[in-house]
Amino acid sequence: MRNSPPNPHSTQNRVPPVSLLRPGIRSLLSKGLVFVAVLQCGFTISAQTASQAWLKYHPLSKPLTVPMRVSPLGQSLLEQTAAIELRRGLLSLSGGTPLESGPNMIELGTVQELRKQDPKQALPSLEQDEFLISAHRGDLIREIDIIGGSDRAILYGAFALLRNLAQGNDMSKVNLRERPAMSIRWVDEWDNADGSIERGYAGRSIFFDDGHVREDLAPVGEYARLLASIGIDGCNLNNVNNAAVFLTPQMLEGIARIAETMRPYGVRVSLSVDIASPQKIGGLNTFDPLDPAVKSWWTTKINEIYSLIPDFAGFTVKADSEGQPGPASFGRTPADAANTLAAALAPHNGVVLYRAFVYNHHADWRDPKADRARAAYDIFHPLDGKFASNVIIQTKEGPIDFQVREPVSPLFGGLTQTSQAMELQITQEYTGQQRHLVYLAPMWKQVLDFDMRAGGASTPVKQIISGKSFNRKLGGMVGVSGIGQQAWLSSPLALANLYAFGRLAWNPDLTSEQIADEWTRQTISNDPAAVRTVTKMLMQSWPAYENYTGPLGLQTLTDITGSHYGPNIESSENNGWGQWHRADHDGVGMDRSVATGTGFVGQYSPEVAKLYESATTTPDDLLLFFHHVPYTWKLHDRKTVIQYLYDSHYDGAAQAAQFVDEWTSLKARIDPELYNDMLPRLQYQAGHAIVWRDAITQYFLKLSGIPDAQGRAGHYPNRLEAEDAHLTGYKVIDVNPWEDASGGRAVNCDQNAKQPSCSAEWTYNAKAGRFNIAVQYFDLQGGTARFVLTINGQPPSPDASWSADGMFPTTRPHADNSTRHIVHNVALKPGDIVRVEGTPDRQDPAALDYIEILPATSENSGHS
Ligand code: GCV
Repeated sequence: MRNSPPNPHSTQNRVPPVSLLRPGIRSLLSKGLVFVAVLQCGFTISAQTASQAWLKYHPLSKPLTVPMRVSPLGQSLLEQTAAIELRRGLLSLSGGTPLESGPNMIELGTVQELRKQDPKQALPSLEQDEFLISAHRGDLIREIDIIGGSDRAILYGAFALLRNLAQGNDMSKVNLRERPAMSIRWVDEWDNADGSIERGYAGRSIFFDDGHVREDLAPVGEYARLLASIGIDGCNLNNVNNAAVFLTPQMLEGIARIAETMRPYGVRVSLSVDIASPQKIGGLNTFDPLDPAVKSWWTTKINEIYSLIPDFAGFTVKADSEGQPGPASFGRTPADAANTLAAALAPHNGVVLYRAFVYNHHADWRDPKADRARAAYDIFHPLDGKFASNVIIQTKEGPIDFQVREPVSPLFGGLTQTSQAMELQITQEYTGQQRHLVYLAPMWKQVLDFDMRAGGASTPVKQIISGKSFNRKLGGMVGVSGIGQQAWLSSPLALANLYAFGRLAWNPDLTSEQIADEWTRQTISNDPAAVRTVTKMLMQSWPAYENYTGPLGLQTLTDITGSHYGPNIESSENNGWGQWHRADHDGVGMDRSVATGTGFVGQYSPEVAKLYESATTTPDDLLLFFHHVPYTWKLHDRKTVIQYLYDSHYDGAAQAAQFVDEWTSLKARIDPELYNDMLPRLQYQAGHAIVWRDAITQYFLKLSGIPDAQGRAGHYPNRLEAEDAHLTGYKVIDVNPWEDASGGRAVNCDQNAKQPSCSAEWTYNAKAGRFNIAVQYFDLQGGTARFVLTINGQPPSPDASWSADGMFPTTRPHADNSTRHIVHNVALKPGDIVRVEGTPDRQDPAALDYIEILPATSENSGHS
């Protein structure tokens, strides 16, 4: 397939964010007076709405089980928002039933407001973000109370009620009391001032453009709704790289507008800061964090920020990492830098999230003791206890960098006197960049539930970051979100990751299945078959991706010095980045044991270290992260490592094909727009999983010299290679890396030649029948090549001509942009001439890899 452009968006429920309403309308809305009118006349400001995600509120098939009249006791902004959200949601869920007047109602209020209303009432004492929803039924009146520990908690309660109703749950007897497990529940955006987004795969920034804050902040308000609906309370707006420009006075005024837009949803903004700002934008000749002039610069700057944004949440810092300046330039520690910022933020209740992602990216790959995985613990563990109380150390979930599987970072167990947050990626940098379906909640859950056994006691990561294990007030989860203007995360199913992030930060004890189930019900349908199928697809997606990209703890075998997308196995080696897997002719994996390796294992508590120190006790799925073993090493089920590498890649690709079939089974059950948006994405994934499968199995076949016991790797009996075809205009090229193309070679249409197009021809000489013909080609950036497949000069069907108009990384043919187009159900007999004609366009040379003759299937089957 060609990656589809973003869908036209549904117009359902387009109501402007509360922050963009004029105060007069806002107050009428909060009283419920003009809500129907607003819904009916559309009032559309933003084309990008929260209803593209899970806030759809599809009308329910049954009558609502709660009163429709919403009565807030207070007038605060957040309480008004809660009332508006409830009215909007109830109206939509009920299918437009007019709002009631009578005595039945949903009453909203903080504990204080309720106490004021009725001093005799017995009320619970609730924490800041805690809510209680309870139903009361008298002879004449039905009432549901949403009581909050604060007005923000009322908003969380309102969303919780709506979430349950949208799933079809009976709330007539509700008694629900919840509070978030963690105090820090933030998303980090890596948006740049020019509007691009580092590692973002959904278009441009909703916040910035051309060096400024965007005029149109309506999508920001919608984003804040989405965030609040899952309990997220902070949004760090800008990239941790190159952050200095965000502290200029002009930029801060714009940031204040963003803060104002998010404020009605209780989402506070924060900024990534460049530790060299005092020098870069402040005119000082140093940024030494202990220099009095530097300290005073930060104090003045922070005061300026709070004068514009009184509820500013704080700073995120990336320093001494990947080229970013840091305290090391002055012989200072991360604690020195963090504490300087923390001291200036403390009077305003601001916090510093200091990232533990600090490592040397010029490490010596020839040194068997060098190990990037060690860096965070080596640097930060000795500083435990030296950080100010409003500093939180933000640590990536694994010790490397968001790979498809890593062990849990040992640092979580190594900071017992410091507040901690876990950073994870919602944007799928190393996990398929939203072109592949990968539901990440099961991966995050494994980390959250992992028991670090710090001090020999039960200390699961979720307890550590929620502050419980080591008795810290602060702590939590930070998700790098990567949302953009294209339907938030571009792929509709990728939004399950944003949803799951918020739900887990609120309650890390939820299971991934529960979250998938509730997301599907709200987003797609309450139809049992749809819920079952989508939940199953989501749950299978991470294991499938791991199987075809990097099993056994090999990490994602992707192009680590380039796009981080397609396979490029050797790109991890022979450079200083330290994502080494040490594959050679005899074996594979990195020895991180204490006895013979880098000693990384020794950073875990003794009980955990004992598990990982020996290859025989290390779980198979992390074996090659911790140990270098021969290809013939037997896993726990006695299968050899090399055979597992072959099998898992074939299984993973088969699973990706299965997703297409599972999705097509839902055709009659789900919204056609969603169905049609997702189908080509899954078809593309099925094809790209084959590219991954073949690259890695061919590579390890060659390197190990050990054949696949099932004879699949390196043998493609149904394939006709482009380089073996009769070529007109096309020239044979070597693809780099070689494993990215079948047989290492492909053909390019020579753009200097006189003919406008090139062709490759094969004579079919197997048995007659009907077949699918898969054409594997390279869809490069910078042009839209065209292709036509003919049999004896005639296109066999309308789908035999297509454009290479996808949006894939890079401008040279390799696995990042290798994709397939399938022409279905083609009649072939011996002697037929199968021809592919490619017409290049600008930078796209219509490069071809091979064609494959496969059994005919229906058009939308994944198994082709
Ligand atoms: C923001 C990885 C990513 C970088 C990112 C960095 C980080 O290296 O590839 O894009 O930079 O992590 O987390 O700081």
